[in-house]
Amino acid sequence: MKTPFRKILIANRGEIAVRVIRACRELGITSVAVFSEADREALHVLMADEAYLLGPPPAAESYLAIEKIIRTAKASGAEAVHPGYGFLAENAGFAEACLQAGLVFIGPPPQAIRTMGDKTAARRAALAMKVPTVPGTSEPVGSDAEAARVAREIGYPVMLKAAMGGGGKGMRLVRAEGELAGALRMARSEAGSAFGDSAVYLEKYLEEPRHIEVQVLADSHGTTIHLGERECSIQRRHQKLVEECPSPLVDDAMRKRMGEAACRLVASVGYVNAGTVEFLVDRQKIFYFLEMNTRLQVEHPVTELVTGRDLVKEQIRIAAGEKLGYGQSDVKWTGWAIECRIYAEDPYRNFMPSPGAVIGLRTPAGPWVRDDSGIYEGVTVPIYYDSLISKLIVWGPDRAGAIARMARALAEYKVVGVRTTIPVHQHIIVHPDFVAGRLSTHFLDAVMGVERPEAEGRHRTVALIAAALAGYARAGKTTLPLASSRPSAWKFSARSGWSRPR
Ligand code: MV4
Repeated sequence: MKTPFRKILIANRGEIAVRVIRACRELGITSVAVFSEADREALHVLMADEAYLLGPPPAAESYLAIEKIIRTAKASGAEAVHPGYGFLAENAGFAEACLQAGLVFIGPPPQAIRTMGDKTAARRAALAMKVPTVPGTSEPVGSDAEAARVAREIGYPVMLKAAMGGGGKGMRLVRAEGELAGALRMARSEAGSAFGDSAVYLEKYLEEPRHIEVQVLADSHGTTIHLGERECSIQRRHQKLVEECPSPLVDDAMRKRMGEAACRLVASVGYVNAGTVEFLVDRQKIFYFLEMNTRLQVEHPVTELVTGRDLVKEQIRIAAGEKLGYGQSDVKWTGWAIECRIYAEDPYRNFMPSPGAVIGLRTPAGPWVRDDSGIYEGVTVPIYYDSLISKLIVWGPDRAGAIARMARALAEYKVVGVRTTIPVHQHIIVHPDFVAGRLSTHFLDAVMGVERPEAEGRHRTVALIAAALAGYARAGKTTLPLASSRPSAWKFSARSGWSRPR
């Protein structure tokens, strides 16, 4: 096969850098990793064909250092840059700097990033294309009096959102007119310090919406298609935990309408490459455009497993100017996929980050199980970056099959040394509301309040260890026996997927 590029630099770290390296290797493209001083031993550094140090651990001096990254790309002889997600992926200035340096940016044109980055401009684009949007303003709000007038018009409760924000940052719920002036002041000040732009806009607040997003692909020859939706309603503080494809709510007719709306919108802003159009869906199954993400998303694998399309390879091919080579009618959806995001966080301590050395690791495998991981046994998870360490993705012939497979795979997953969100996923995946597809953005609050899935097992483990230590003390031994012929005990702790033979 003809390779679109000979060498690509990946301006990212962790599991997504590994994901892009894998696509490069399959395409016969040399991969170039970059890393910070905290990532010398990181998996993406070990896996890439070449790796270059950027600088100290803080992202501002490494993964966000535009000049350093461009200089490294040029020096390495890379022809293109893949930004992954996060860091510089939606930075129009970075995309522009790549182009100016003669590098292909594997993502949309800077102008499309810019338009969608301004949420009010994105709303105007949607309105112009008759894509349903949440009722609200499509320009930043002016005076307090004007805001009060608009809010009264659309009806309380309303939400204030930062025009340059997104992903839930800088949002404020306003339940009544009395709260509006204060909320406006707070929202403006927050937006100003977080995004360097204090512009805010107003939307009608939808109660318990579902978050459903549409994957689009657009080539540079005028073909724009969609690959269907992902359901992303299970989130905690705007951090997604579980995603699936398709959505249990969406039927063929709704998929077609949402998909066509998404394609209309992205084509109208000159969008090229992979992108995601986010919708909120209310109880009447009415969908409203929310915002667009102009990058590859964390949860892209569920779409890959159901459509059979490799989104990273498509991104690379599109960036190289190739034609998509197929149309909407060639896209088929088969079966069901679910992703659980494994974070190095302690769900028993309010999801506090849990960095540190991974001293034990056993990853699930077997039929239709995919583990997109950024770690390995022995590595240290640094404190400086996002705590996502891996994504566990399974496919099944239907939703029930995918759920059963995910439960099986989660039970096989062992991580020792850092706390993870695995027990939360084990709880979610068997919850009656999840199994029934009764999802909303409030799902997790409801579930987390109820009980702590692993506490009992952990207490039993602690009790066993205490009893063993007491036994050794009684027997007059001062140390535990060293290497025994039995495998180490961590493999056999609490969960049912991997237990000591009886
Ligand atoms: C909303 C909303 C209700 N009404 N907008 C949060 C993430 C950001 N992308 C938009 N978000 C929301 N916007 C209106 N007009 C509720 C949320 C929201 C939410 C959305 C998707 C998934 C989880 C969420 C959790 C809380 C709030």
